[in-house]
Amino acid sequence: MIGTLLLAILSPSDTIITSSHLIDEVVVVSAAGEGRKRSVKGLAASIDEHLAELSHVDLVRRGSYAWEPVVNNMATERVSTTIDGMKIFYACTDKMDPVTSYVESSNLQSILLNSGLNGNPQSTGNIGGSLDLKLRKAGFGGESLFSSKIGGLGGGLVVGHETNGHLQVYGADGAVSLPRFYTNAGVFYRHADNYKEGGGRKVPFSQFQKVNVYDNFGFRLTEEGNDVVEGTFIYDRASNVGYPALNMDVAKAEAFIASLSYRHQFVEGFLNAWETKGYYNHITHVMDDTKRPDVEIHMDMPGKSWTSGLYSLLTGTGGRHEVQANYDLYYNRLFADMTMYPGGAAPMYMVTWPDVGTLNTGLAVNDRISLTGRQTVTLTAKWAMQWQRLNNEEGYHALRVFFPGMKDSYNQTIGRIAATYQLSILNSQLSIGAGWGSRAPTVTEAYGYYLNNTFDQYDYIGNPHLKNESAMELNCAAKFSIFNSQLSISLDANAFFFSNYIIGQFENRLSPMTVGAEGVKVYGNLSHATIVNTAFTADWKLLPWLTWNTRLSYAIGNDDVGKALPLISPFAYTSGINCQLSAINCKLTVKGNARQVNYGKKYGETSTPAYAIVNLSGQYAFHLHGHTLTLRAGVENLLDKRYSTYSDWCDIPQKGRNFYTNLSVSL
Ligand SMILES: [Cu+2]
Repeated sequence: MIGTLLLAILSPSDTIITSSHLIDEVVVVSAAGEGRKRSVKGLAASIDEHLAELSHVDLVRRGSYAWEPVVNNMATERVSTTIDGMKIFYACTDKMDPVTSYVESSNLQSILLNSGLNGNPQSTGNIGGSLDLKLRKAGFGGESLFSSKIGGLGGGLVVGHETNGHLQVYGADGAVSLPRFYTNAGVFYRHADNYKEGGGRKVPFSQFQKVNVYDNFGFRLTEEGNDVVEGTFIYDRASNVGYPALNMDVAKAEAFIASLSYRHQFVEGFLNAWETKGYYNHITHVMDDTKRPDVEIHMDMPGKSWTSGLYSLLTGTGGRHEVQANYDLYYNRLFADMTMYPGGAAPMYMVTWPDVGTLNTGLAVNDRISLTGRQTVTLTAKWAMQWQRLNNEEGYHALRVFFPGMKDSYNQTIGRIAATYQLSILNSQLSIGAGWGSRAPTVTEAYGYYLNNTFDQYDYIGNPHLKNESAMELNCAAKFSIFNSQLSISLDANAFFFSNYIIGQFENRLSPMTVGAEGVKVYGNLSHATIVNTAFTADWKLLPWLTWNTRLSYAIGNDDVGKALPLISPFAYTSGINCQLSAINCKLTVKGNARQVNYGKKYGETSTPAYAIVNLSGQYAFHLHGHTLTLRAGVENLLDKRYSTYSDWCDIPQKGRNFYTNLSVSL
């Protein structure tokens, strides 16, 4: 991990990374780099489709847009998501807008996943893992990422279409790369109508539309190039987004993301680089139920999130050590309210997120120590302090009715520490690791007010008296290469032993506010809980042009009395055959889940039946007038099976048969 970030800092063109941990992963989005995972749809794939390539990641789907990443069977609350190290917090009380929904493929170099508590230096509260979305930067002249470049200029186009839901994708980007200046900018547009489930029935309210505009730039302050200023700007706007699994849709989800950083590279001595970045982002979220039929009480539910922060990262290499030290600070504000319009009667107003201001500051240190050529030890630690204040009087007083002793400000101390030992012998690698970490309750968990959850049909109330949740993690992984490295097999497992696990608990004394809700739950701490993840992967090079790969995974999650936790993956498998014949690549994949046996019945979850689907994809790259063109085509769910996975919210069905084609051109 440390080697990783160092590389990224030393040369902005080389964010393709050798992760030092067996269980950490990178999915590569842009054209540069080899040997890493990537989506068969190339640049036309959504961020969600890129995320789906990562082994420890599942996605909670509430519609066909903005899926919520789940790492090691833990969702947003226990996962840190950053964009180039920037903290961003979603603005929807129903989790309609995970941070990953605000970046587009052509602006992304790679997604870096750190499994478990061994997080990247900017991550906080990452018990399950951390995702960092690395933006694609053109780099200075001579080190450009763009595959084709004429006189310092480069660019690309992507056009795609999918039959199911008539999804259209259009993207264009351009880059200027000079010895002392670079910039790359792009615009991306996606539009989809309602999709059809297997069997051909339409899924109403599954449409979406999205525009994304971005620019990255950098300039060298000196001739030698040791002082660099870089900046990023992203504007993203999704509109008319349907959420078939929820009662509401989105009229508008809008994000402004900006950063400016200064980097100094040291020429000699222990220190390599020192980077300081300041950033700001603002998210506006407007929900809409006006298009839904049979709505008894119309509601307006807007949400707002803004964050400003900075981090300062110092890296050094000396002797056996590769060290990173990071200081970070951010201030986030979250506000959401709701107005209900019961026919004829006066509107009812309530504050659902009471304008919570969170100031968080932390210090992280990572050290990767090469004991011998074959053994490395990685140590990571972070300590952070957090102050929270409820700025909205009305929201504070409403919550105080349930918690008479509550205050309008709280503070927490959180931290994590992890160690990994890795041994490489002959053609195998082994690693074992352990860690401990804690997280503060989220704003929803601590201060949310009557937030309806369609998953179990309960209204949720936050609990300001929650204790921090903590977990101890143990992990191990082994990778063997046999038959002259033709076959590689890997096994990995991790276990999280929680204390004060936070989850909604029944509160029979309160009655729900939402029409049709089953009752009320208040967030509480369970004394303990356990989540265990295991996986087996095999890659076999059967012939020089033919490879076969398989992945099996199994997980369990139990609460304090041994009952199953909700949203834990059943036994899952993927198996694929890949042929590479000169410029043509094709792939046949079978993917499925066994029936969900251990489901969180106690928490309102129902069992999901088994399913299996077949996907086919092909890719052909060719040259025309000096440009590289890549044509991709395929079919998903070839047999048009009607199915949903355990992580499809309220069991909304997945897409039926879907033919896709896309063409990308690098200019
Ligand atoms: Cu929302």
